[in-house]
Amino acid sequence: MRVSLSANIGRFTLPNPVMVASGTFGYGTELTGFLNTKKIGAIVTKSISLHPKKGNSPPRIVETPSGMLNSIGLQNVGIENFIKDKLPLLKKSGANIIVSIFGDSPEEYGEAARRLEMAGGIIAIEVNISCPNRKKWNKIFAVDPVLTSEVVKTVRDATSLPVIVKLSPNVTDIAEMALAAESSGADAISAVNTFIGMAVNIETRRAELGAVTGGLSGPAIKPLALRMVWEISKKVKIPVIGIGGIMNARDALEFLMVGAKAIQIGTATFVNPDSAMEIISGIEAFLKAKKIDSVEKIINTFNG
Ligand code: RRO
Repeated sequence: MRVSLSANIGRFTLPNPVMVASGTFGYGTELTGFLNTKKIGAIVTKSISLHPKKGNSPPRIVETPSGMLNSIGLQNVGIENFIKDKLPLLKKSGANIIVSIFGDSPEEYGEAARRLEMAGGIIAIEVNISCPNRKKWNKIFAVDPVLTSEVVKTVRDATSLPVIVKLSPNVTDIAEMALAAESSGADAISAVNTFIGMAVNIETRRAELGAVTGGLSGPAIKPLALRMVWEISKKVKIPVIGIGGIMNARDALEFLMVGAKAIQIGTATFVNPDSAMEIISGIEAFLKAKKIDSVEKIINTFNG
């Protein structure tokens, strides 16, 4: 039996609902020798800013029970180098490209979006307002509905490309932030970014991470992320992309059933670079076994 895996995310459609998450797949060019990146639903590139950033002091990654903490600190090559050196290779690979952007002000986000639209060849922009490794909470725009709205409106005015807004789980009511993004012109929501955490070395009594705190990802966060995606999906009309500790097709299907139109794979790629491909096959096998002819038919079928 033929199964359609096609995933409609509002203004764009992907060949399947499995994307790779920002920050876990580099600029999409590093793995092209190992994987057929064209077969992945879409590649979301590491968040890029107007100016290059060196990132935080090491150690930047530490493994924790069923997860990992990172404090990369927004390291990136800057938008001009990205457009000149990285984007052409990525375009050549034939992958569906979504570029993640961040800035220190709404205007910086808007400028990044404008330059990317001019560069061409990308299907959407993911607006990262939720990096956990900012020194100040007031720079994590996703913890405040007013700041969320300001960034989203500025990007909306700057580009006609589809705008996906990536939310932070480090809030009390994530649906409130999703509604703020939706009413400010977002085309889709992606949720969630990492949870702020820390780990202490009891011998040295020092933090395991150079920056002390970092973002927790991996299976440890999956039940939390799933609950948040469910809460958002009940409130907004725009498509929701589920992210958080998805390691296999079963995890992915849980997110789709609670309302996500697509999902992103992050930490799993570090364990197995082929994770996204295996999850695509696993979803297809599940649908065939259940005699369901399209992935869209399982979205939002959660029975409570
Ligand atoms: O670069 C990072 O430290 C980072 C970012 Br921008 C983000 O959005 N999420 C994360 O866990 N780390």
